[in-house]
Amino acid sequence: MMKKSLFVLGLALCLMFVLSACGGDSKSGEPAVAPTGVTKEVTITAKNFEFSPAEIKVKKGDTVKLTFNSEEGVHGLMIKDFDINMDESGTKEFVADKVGTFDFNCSIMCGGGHGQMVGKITVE
Ligand SMILES: [Cu+2]
Repeated sequence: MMKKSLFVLGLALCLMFVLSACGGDSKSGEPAVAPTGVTKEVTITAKNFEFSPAEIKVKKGDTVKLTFNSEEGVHGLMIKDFDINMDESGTKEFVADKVGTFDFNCSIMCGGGHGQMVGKITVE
C-alpha cells in the first residue's frame, strides 16, 4: 500500500515536470525584444525572509546585470521567466526581452518564511 502511493506521487511529480517544460516551450513563440545596449545594474539582497528591494523596474531590451547577495540565512534567487537560478551569491546577466511583471522567488527551502520570499520585476 505504502509503496503504491509513493509510486503514484513520483508519477505525479514527473508529470508536473513534463508539463512545466512544455509550458516554457510555448512561450518561445513570442516575438523577442531586441537588446537596447543599455546595461542596468541591480543588486538584490536576501534576508530571513525577504528580498530587498522586493520590486525592480527595467526597460524592455535592457541588459540586467543582477548581483545577488544572501546576507542572512541560506537563500537563492530564481527568476523563472528569464532562466535565472542562483543558489548562492553572485552576478548574472540577462536581457529583459519581454514586457510584463514577473515574480522572483527564493530557490532554496530556507525555512518557515520561504513562501513569503517573493519579489517582482517589471519590464516596461
Ligand atoms: Cu527560501
